Amino acid sequence: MELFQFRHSAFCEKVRLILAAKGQPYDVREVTPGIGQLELFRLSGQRQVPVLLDGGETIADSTAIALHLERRFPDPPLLPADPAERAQVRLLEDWADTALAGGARLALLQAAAEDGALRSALLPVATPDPLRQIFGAVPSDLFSGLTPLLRPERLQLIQALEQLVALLAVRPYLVGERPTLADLAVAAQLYLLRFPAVAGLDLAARGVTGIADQPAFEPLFRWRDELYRTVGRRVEGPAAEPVTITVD
Ligand SMILES: N[C@@H](CCC(=O)N[C@@H](CS)C(=O)NCC(=O)O)C(=O)O
Repeated sequence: MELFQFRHSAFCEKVRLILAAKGQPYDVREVTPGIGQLELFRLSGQRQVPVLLDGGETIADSTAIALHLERRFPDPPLLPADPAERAQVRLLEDWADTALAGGARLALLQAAAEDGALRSALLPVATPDPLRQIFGAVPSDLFSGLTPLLRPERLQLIQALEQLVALLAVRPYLVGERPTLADLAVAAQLYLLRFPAVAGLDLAARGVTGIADQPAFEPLFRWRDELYRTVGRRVEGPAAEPVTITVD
C-alpha cells in the first residue's frame, strides 16, 4: 500500500495510526503542497490528503480509508461488533474529524503565529533552509490579528479536552475495553496540540502553549502516548523525501 500524505496532517496521522493498529506495512509518498496536489487530483479526483493506494484501488478521505482497511484487515477490529458501541464510535470519529479537528487546527495556527521556531518546524519537509529561516523570522505581530478571532473556538476546544480527560479518567478507551477508531481519530487530532515523538525532533513534545503544557491535560497526552505504544505507532526512519507524484 502507498499513503499519499502531508507529514504533519492530523488526518494523515489518523490513517498512519490505523495502519499501525492493523499491523500493515506501507510506503509513504510525501505530497508537495500545490503542484503535488494537482497531480493528486488526477490520481484520485480530489486534491486533499490522505489518499491510499491499495492494489488497484485509490481511496481518498480518512474515514473511507478506515472503512476500507476494516473490511480488508478485520483483525484486530477497530469497529465494535455491538451495534450501539459501533454507532458511538462512528459518532465520536465524526466529532473528532470535524469539531475537534477545527479547534485543534485554529489553536495550532494561533500558536504558530506567536512562535517563529514552531512555524518553521511545521513547513513541508521539502522547504529549503533559507526559506524556512525567513518564514520563522516573520514578526509575530503580523499575525496578531488572528488572536481575538480565535477566542470562542479556543474556549470550546478547552472544554472538549476537559470532557475527554473526564471520560478517560474512568475508562481505558473512549468506547469499550479495546482501542477503536474513535480513540485513533481523537489521538490523531491531539497530534496538532502536542506533537508526539513520531513528529520528529524539531516538534516532539512542543505544541500549543496553554494546552500542551497545561497540567490538567497531562493525563490526556499520556493516554495518547500510551495508545501509540499499544497500537505500535513508532518513529519512522528519516523523514521521507518529498516525491512529486507522476500519474500516467
Ligand atoms: N475529510 C478529509 C479531510 C482531509 C483534509 O482536510 N486534508 C487536508 C490536510 S489535513 C488537505 O489535504 N488540505 C489541502 C487542501 O485542502 O488543499 C479526511 O478525513 O481525510
